[in-house]
Amino acid sequence: MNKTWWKEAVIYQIYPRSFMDSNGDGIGDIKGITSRLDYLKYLGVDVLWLSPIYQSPNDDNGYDISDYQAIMDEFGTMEDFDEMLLEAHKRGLRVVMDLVVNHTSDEHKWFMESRKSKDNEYRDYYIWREGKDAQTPPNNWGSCFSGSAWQYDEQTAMYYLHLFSKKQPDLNWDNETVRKEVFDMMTWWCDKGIDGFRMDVISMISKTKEIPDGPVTEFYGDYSPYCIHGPNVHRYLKEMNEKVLSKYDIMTVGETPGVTTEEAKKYAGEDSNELNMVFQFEHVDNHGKYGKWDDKKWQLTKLKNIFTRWQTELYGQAWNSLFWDNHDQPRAVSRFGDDRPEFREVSAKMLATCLHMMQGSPYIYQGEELGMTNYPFQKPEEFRDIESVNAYQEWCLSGEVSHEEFWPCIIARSRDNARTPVQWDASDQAGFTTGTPWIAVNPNYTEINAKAETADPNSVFHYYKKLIALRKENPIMVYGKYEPLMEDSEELFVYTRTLDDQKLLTVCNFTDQEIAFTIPEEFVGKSCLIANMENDYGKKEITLRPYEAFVLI
Ligand code: TEU
Ligand code: CA
Repeated sequence: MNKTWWKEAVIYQIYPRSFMDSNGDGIGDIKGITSRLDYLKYLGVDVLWLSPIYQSPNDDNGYDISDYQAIMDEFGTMEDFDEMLLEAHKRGLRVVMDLVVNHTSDEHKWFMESRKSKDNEYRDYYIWREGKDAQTPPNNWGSCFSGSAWQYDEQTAMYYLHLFSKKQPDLNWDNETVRKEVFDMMTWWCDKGIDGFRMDVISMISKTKEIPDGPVTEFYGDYSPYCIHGPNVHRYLKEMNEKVLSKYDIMTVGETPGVTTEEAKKYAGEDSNELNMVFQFEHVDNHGKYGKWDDKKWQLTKLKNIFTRWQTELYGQAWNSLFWDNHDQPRAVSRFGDDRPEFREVSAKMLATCLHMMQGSPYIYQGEELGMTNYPFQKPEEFRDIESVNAYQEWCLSGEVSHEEFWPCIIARSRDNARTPVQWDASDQAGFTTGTPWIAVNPNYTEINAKAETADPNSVFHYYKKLIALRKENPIMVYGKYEPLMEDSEELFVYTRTLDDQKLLTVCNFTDQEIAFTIPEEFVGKSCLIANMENDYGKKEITLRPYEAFVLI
């Protein structure tokens, strides 16, 4: 397997809007990122992935781009960006941008032109179809943000496709001029010296020509069979690789909702000439009675099986990306761990151990290294995210489900859980802003914040720092072969990694119970690489405390 920097990297995701505000307007910005680069260097991460910072009306907080080569007004200027990039590179930090090219904003000049007339030169940049009439779209597909995936446009009495909000019209990738525009823009950013791209819903860029109704799920038809892993997606990505990606020493990670291990080997195969790795979502897509809106926890054997499949089926053929959360997911310790005060820190460290000892490049979402938790939402007016606002409307205000029934489900999964400001210290607004934050700061910032944790060697922060440092010193963490143990256990996640004649054992107790554990013979007497609490790992029979995690090598 060829060794490369992005296989050995730990990537830190920044959601700029909530990371650090430098000018007191309550909105995070690029100068704010620059002011925190030393903190990120101290943590030890290698790459920063910035969620979109381009010009945008912020219908979907920057994932609706109106100018790919200008910086969002609220985030600052291109000079601010150039300074941040230079300062990051000075510290040996690489910067990966978020490439959102499945769709643009409806305020992008391409769409403003496209909607003007049926023969406009930009018409075919987007996906326009006749409906049955002004009230009946071309088919039953639903948008990810509720409602139909088709928006009627009076000017030309036709519908345009938007798999996300109606202000996010899907681009027509079958149009080679669109592909050229995108590749030219990517080249422009690479020539500025960025270090790669995270590619938003890149598995959706090729749609089938035929657009039949999809199987009905909650309220609308499912577009997936016609819009995910479409007929030309790999052809377009090979073209992107040949015309842009292959010309630079950059990293690429595709966000590929719906991807399977088989499909992932096409997107991110060692010799696919497409992308370096992909995000898979099986471990975060445990849908329930209201689709994604569900507060149930995973049955551990099912969760372990997902990770084991990805670890074993990609090994030696494609590269895994590892994450517990991001800006679209609830906070890891609340969802997969236990955010009750007595267990929050130890379970956050257990989750970090479980993920960082697996094969693949680990991603840390801003605040995860602090053990930040979900937000205690009390009422729907506190939501800022279009997905949550629309879902509450579609499920509750429509009368479909009672507030009492739906509320625990939506607050468990709302993307706003991850979008509350990073908690820097115990001062007003957690040191995020001197103004009023665009979204409320989690009231637990007085106990959970970077200032307290960087000063405490036993903090979640220092545990992440140690895990990141271990990766630099132990190639087995990067390149070792994963093998599961105790697959039937509903309490323990246990696996080994093997590289040449070296072997490590990872043991994680996912419960708040004490569990008896027998150290496998070959590991008795081995040294402890890391543990989230004190225990005598030299003995054969030990008792694991709640959320105890340790690694022997
Ligand atoms: O997310 C794509 C995506 O699949 C999301 O709808 C995700 O599955 C869902 O939010 C989980 O609840 C990407 C970006 O990460 C997201 O922030 C954007 O809203 C979306 O694309 C549209 O650009
Ligand atoms: Ca600001």
